[in-house]
Amino acid sequence: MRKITDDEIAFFDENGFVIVKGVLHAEELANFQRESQRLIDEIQAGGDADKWCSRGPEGIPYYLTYLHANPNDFSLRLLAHPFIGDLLTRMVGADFIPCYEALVFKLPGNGSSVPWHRDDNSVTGDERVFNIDIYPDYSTIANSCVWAVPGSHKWEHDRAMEWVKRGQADFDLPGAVPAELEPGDALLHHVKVLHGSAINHSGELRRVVYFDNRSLSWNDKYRWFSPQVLAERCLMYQYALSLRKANPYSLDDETYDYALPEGMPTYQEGMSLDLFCQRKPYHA
Ligand SMILES: O=C(O)CCC(=O)C(=O)O
Ligand SMILES: [Fe+2]
Repeated sequence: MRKITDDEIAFFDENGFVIVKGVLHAEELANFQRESQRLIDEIQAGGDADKWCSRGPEGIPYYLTYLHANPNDFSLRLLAHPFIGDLLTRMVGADFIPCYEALVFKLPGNGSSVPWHRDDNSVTGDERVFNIDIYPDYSTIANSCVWAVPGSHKWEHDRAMEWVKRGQADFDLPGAVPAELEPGDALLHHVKVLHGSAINHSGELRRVVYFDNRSLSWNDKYRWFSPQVLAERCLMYQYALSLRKANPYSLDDETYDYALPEGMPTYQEGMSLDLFCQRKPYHA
């Protein structure tokens, strides 16, 4: 199965994002499309998933948080894709922990905008703190793809915030580039790279699953989440790997072997897990 290349990692380090083509095989892609559509239908019908779905600036639903806890047959197996385990080991370190996830969708006709922002202003160092964004649809300028300002992950906070303000007045920021992707591609974006997207006026749906990842050592430094959350998230990742192993797609040709970081609990078959694993702050 596809792995990120060293050249792609170098591009990411320079620009704060990188597009990686052709990550998902057709069978996984079809299941992702089917299941994410079912969740969107559930949200639009006011069903259970709607409770976890935020509205954007125009009041339109677009952000389903705690995706794994909204019953579905694709998101945990997607997290267990060997592409993800491999790149996190190489780019974050062996003590990586997948920390949260969301399904973002731009409905056809009038899909939510996402104003220019950085995902996380708490990161003051130059660690590779990033999201892995997996696309089941074409993402184009026409259906309001994500735009990013190359290199802005290295900017000082004040300069970045000035550009966020500027982007509120006029979405077209100088030097911004569109991240156009095809179904089955992935985008990696640094949590400090400036990015955003416009309202979707096209007739096409555009979806993405976002996986945010941290590490035990970074969490000790930045104190984002209580250590218990990291332990629970680590169990959830092991559960995801076991699910994909037990229930592979027929086109899978490998599984990912996670080396359990020191001090983390081992997942045992049949353990009951809280799939929300809510992100309690460090001192809670
Ligand atoms: O998919 C998009 O248009 C951007 C979403 C995003 O950046 C976010 O939710 O933080
Ligand atoms: Fe974002």
